[in-house]
Amino acid sequence: DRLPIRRALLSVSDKSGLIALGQALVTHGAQLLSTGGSARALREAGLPVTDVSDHTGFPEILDGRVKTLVPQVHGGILGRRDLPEHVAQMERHAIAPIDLVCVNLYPFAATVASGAGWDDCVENIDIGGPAMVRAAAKNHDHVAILTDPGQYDDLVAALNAGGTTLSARRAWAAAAYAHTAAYDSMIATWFAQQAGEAFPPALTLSGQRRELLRYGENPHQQAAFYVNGDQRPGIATARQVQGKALSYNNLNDTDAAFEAVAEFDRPAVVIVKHANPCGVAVADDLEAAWAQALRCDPVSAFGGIVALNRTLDAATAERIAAIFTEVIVAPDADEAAQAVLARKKNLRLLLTGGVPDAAAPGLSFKSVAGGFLAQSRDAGRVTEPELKVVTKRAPTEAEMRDLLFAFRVAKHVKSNAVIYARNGATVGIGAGQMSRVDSARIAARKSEDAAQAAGEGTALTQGSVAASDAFFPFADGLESVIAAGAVAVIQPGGSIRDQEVIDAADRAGIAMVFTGMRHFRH
Ligand code: 93A
Repeated sequence: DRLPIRRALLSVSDKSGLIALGQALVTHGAQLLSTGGSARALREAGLPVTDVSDHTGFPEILDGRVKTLVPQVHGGILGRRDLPEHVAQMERHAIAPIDLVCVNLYPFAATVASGAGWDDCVENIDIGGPAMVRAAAKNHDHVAILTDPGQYDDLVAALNAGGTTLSARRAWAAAAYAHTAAYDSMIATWFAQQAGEAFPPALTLSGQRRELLRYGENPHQQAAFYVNGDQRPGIATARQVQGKALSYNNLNDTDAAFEAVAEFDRPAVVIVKHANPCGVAVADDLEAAWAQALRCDPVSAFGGIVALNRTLDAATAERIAAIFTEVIVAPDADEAAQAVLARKKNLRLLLTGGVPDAAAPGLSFKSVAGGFLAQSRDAGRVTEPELKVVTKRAPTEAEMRDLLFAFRVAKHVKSNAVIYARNGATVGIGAGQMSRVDSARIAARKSEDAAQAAGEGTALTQGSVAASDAFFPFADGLESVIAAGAVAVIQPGGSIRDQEVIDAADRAGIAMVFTGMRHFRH
């Protein structure tokens, strides 16, 4: 059963697509009701339109705060056409039924993002809009509700087919409540932030569904990608230039890789597998950084995700394209680089338009049974003056650079993380072990494997520096790092056995610095 639209109320802040929609409605015989700016736009396009205030006989008052909050509008939206009593009451009060409501809300988020003051932000809290959206969605048996220009084509198609279907109206109602819920949660978060609280008393995880994914982490899991309007360059702002659609795991890994590469000021490359870096390097240019990053663990790099923090050039693109890579993500890629990659049809290339500020605030979430945990993102970054040398020997300048590099990598490796590095490149990464000793050993063994594969006699951990994401609870972890050949170590410190660990370092004659900052990541 299709419902025709005889009367439509259009009141939109985002006016894209409005004229085409209005035109189609008029063509199908609908009367258009509209508010100030929307009515003006429709009229200027030559469409017949009735101002809501003329329709209701009640003017817009209080600087537009009360435009549509009148019984003629809400009665027209909420009245049940299947109840004689409702129909009679509407007639008695001269309330005409409204069959379509098309509303999108005052741009609260954009106003906040523009740096507007308190009063401006408050004035951009839409009241009448959400009231109409919720009313129309409630009465979806009789009324269609559109809240997004992306839905207009479907409505026009429905009109051409004779009217809207119940299933379409139900789907639009679901989208409508998602729209108002996201809107209110944004406002709640803003109020809490203004009061200096990082966490509002209630936090609805809200976002617009960007895409239904083929499946989740595994094929028997369902998944979707949601975006929350945050313009920080990254996975949500990325433009996919080529390649198949991204999977859930691709998105997760690409995000991990790009967040990690954003840590570095020099040209940098991060290769990620299963959300952990398997090669990270900084160098004078991307091509050199790629070679060093790949050298760390070429076996794991196969089928990996590659992130770069500079515009991708053709020479580097050639080198990356030489091995099987799932995704490349970069702020940009020059034309020659894009031409190189275009030959690899399946390779996905994502361009984000920029590199995010790694120190920027933000929230991260984790679901737990019955709720979720929220925390501020790990924006912590230690700098050299904050380090405390705890051993007799202090790190050399070159060691110091590598220590800071390695610790920054450690932040992006799942705990327990132990990283060996030299000359601005990781040479062994141990991730996600329940024992720190195991992470240290695994990283060293992987480094030996890489040396063997490269036909080199000794592993690059010999003479390297090592980073640990959290303190060594006992000396054994440090001893394992020393056994691998590390000559300088960076770690948070803070264990009750710190002195035993420092003594072990001094016995071996290595240098060790404490950061006072831990980088757990689970
Ligand atoms: O100021 S309101 O909270 N009060 C209202 O009665 C009202 N009616 C519609 N905001 C109201 N609107 C909003 O106006 C709509 O949600 C829409 O975003 C905007 C459209 O205004 P205009 O047509 O003047 O551009």
